[in-house]
Amino acid sequence: YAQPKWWKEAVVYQIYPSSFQDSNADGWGDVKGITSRVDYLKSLGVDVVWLSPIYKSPQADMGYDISDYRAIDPMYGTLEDVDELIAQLKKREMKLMMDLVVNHTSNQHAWFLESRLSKDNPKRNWYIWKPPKSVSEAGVPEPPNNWAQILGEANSAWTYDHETGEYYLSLFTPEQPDLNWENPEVREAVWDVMHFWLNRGVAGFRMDVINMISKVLTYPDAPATLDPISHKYQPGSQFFVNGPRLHEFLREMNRKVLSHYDTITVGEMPGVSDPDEILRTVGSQAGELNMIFIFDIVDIDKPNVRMALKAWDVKELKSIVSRWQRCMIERDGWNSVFIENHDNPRSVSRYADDADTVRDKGAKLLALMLTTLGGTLFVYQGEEIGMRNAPIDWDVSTEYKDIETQNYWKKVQRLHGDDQTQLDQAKKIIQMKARDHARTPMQWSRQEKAGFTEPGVQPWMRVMDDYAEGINVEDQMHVDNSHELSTWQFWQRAIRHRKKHASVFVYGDYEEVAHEHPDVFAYIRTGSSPAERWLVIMNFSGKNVDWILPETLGIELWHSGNYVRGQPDKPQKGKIPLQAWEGLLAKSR
Ligand code: TEU
Repeated sequence: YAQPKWWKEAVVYQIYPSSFQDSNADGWGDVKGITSRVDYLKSLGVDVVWLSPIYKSPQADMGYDISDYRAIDPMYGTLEDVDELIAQLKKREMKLMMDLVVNHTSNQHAWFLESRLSKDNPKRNWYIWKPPKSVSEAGVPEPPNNWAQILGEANSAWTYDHETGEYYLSLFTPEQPDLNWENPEVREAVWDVMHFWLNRGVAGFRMDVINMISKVLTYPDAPATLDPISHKYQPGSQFFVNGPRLHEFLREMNRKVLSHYDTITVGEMPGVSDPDEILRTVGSQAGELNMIFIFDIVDIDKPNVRMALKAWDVKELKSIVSRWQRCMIERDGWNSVFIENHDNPRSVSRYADDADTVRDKGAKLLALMLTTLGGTLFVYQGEEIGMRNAPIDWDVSTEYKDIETQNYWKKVQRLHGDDQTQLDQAKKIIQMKARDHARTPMQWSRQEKAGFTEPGVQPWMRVMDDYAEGINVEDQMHVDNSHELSTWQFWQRAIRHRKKHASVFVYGDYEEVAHEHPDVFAYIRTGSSPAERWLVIMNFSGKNVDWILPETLGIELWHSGNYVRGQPDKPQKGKIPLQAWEGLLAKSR
């Protein structure tokens, strides 16, 4: 069994600061607002709070474009506010985790402003500058290679700068120039930033696209994986995802910074799913990071580009979950357990059904799954009340705010502006996939604007109308639960149960049952003693299903489920009838 550590048992709660709680009635969430909710977080069972970026930023990509790593953006508050937040968390035995965004900075960061001044500026080599590949007869400079920008694949990943007639690499948007990690000065500067925050009392970092910091230095053209007629630029990920020096850089980070503190670290690593490669980072002896985010589950409906749809089925979901559960147990690595974050649609809309009649069942089903899987659990704000995607009638141009959505919508309008079928299809994709769905303001109460901001104040992003229909914290915390728990109450109870039986649910063994079933996902979790054996049965469909309990298993006690409170009335062997989206937890023999 894995060695126990506090960060393995921790429940991490991700806050998207602009949308969590506005304390000064300007329509934007802020640090003081977060501090006002620490008791709430404690009551849910949270141990660590992770904040998406609150540093000084022009907000081209909602703070993932940082112009000063040591200052808080005035719209979020001050450094003193963060000190106070840390103190209030600490009082309640909770910790703060910051987002470390160091693959790139803002193009307004002082380092970049200097870097672009001249080719011989001392900071020139802090970023990745290249001359144009060629200049056409008409005088148009061509980018150094054909890589596509990530948050808008119609554009080049390189941005031309007239100042010196060269291109800089900007994988995400032109406002986010990539740092040159080959330069030791850059690495030292990053280590300094990390020491700054750790010395201030921060417990660790979620590291933004940390697997993109090492690039293949020849910068070759990417092969055409998208239709070359419509795509001048192509995804270049194979040349910067888990690049040649990644592990060297992460070990240096560990040696020079992390090993001097007792930290929690999670690397965001899109685009990697090779176990050997992942274990180089998260293996218990790897000396790099505690864990990473593996994107297989959230990419289950992604074909080759993000803003597109792909059909998937429950068996695929089961395979992905089982593969990573088993891999980390057998090979002494560590999982992160999550299905939501600020870059993904709402889980109940995606993996279950957000229709009024079954939404709360689906949300609880997902809570049951997450709280019974091995690894460190991450909950995203609003997930605990089953918040769902914005409806199809929201106006894309004005009510969706994300730069990725807007880039995509502009592209579609440019290419297919007069084709209603194409526009409708794009709208459908946006309604299912846009990052905006996770970013609507948190729904605290029935009060107008859902208690996110003062009534009468215009929030930065539209509040979902369904806050008035029971999808809010206050109603769900206080609902009469003598018959059935609300989604929030279910989460609270499930987290408590997970912690009480951490040796089973956090650290224990995992075994899938009846993999062949097309709708039902079932597994057994066991602790170190044979008495600790739990069975999870989940119907991932909207139909009634009979599930046959394998003869090798016996039910000792029906512990809980998402339909009624207490012991569900189910047979002890043979056929187990499951209702739509029903989930059950049983003590097993
Ligand atoms: O995201 C990295 C990233 O690659 C995602 O946008 C990815 O395409 C998507 O999640 C796949 O499902 C991080 C941040 O989380 C995101 O908000 C930033 O926009 C991005 O880095 C740039 O900093």
